[in-house]
Amino acid sequence: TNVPQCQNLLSGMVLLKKYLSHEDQVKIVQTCQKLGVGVGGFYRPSYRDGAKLHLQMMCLGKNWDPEAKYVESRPTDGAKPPEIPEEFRKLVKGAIQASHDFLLHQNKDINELPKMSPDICIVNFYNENGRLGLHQDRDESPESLAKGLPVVSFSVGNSTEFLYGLGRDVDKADKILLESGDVLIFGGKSRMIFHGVSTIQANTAPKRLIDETNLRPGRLNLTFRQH
Ligand code: AKG
Repeated sequence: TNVPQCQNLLSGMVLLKKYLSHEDQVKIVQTCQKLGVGVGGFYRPSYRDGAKLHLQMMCLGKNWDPEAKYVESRPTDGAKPPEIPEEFRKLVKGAIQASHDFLLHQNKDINELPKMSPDICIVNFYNENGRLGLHQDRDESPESLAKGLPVVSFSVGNSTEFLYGLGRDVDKADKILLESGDVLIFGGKSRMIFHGVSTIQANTAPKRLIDETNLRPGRLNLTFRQH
């Protein structure tokens, strides 16, 4: 596999450094740019009290938002989400396979990280002031959560510090750097970890990616899940 550097951070949690090729990243940005301006495209979600998240969001496959959770159509405008593109599914499948190859190589049990077939992708775009507080992803179905079906996360654009931990205490959280092309997978025993994005690092996106896509300053993150 084309995995130069991997880390098994916790049971069921694998980081594939620079897994996505430059061409994959260009395709991801271009596809999100195209879908992002269409029906069900990027918007700024908010909570009931009016507080806005510090990011822009778009859902593919199914609709999820921080207040309504999983609902057929987006409460703000009734939009139905676009389908998850086939190329994205292939990349997710390949990333899970690469994680298993890596775990096998380390003499670990691949069952620590179950396979999944995504039916929702949440696309977040963070500008250089973007962030996301520590939280758990717990709105998927009880079966999906009980099986520990993983969240597969693609990072493209600017680097960020990603926090994760077993509790909600930010001071106790571990930190890793997520750079453009990195894939992070957390399932199995790590499915319910608290995680978040603290700071988006200015001017850290690959120049070639910006030149070829005109991606604005910021970070694109795609999280695939099986509801
Ligand atoms: C989520 O969508 O639940 C996230 O935590 C996204 C994290 C990230 O942007 O890396």
